[in-house]
Amino acid sequence: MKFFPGCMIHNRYPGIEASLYYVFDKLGIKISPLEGSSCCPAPGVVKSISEELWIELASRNLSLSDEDILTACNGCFTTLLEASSKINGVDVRHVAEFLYREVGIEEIKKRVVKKLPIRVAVHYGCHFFRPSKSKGMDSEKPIMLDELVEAIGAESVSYRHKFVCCGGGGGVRAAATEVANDILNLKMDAISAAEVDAIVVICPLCLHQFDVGQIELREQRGEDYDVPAIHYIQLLAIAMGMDVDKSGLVHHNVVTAELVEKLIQGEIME
Ligand code: 9S8
Ligand code: 9S8
Ligand code: COM
Repeated sequence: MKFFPGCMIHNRYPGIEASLYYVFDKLGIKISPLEGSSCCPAPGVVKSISEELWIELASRNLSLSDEDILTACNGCFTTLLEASSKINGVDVRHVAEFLYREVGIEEIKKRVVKKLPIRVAVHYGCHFFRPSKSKGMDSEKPIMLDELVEAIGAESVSYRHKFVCCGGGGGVRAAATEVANDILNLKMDAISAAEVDAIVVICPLCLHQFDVGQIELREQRGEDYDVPAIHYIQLLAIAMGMDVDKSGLVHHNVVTAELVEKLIQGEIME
């Protein structure tokens, strides 16, 4: 498979890519970078402005690969999957559904060398399971991410507004930051009430929204949210033996010593 990075991973959260290669190497599944790719382009932004430009850029990206394409971003997943269905292209997989469907929960449990008994709030993000028809997923009650976090020993805590957008997508964070932060405020109120150690996402843009937005809510609105956000693949890599340092978590904007300590300690498997 070819790994399609999109814009956010290389530029903001390279720990996601390092974790992805670590996990796939341990699983014995070969992945290599998709050389020469550009922005997918972002479905909620470019497609809303020019569908023609959107499909042209997406088709170019797809044409660079004759293997299946793997992404770790919800937005890239939507664009590349939709474009490939129109131009009869290669198969496009999101790492979360790939792990769930192709590797399987039981196999993941076997590969865990250190259980991570933390409480987490999972956030699927809009573009992972919507539209449910093309994604082949239950958009009313998705379970994949909950089961994936439980496979590594974490507890997925239910919270209000779990399926609400993070507020960052569709260019909202860039074009209307106040609106993006209003939505985030709503989610963070519910997440704080759930008393979790971390927010687990499967999209770098959601990660960015939780990670940078919380700082803005602190500075601009006096909120005291302090819940680190982490991509599932970073947590899985740590559970499979990667050093917490190498996962990139310590470079996120919101990070707590408690979480880092819990991830370092974990529960070593026999
Ligand atoms: S590329 Fe450019 S802006 Fe982004 S990260 Fe995911 S969606 Fe596709
Ligand atoms: S949620 Fe609503 S549009 Fe999205 S997928 Fe990622 S960013 Fe957060
Ligand atoms: C969100 C992608 S993951 S976009 O901003 O809606 O295009």
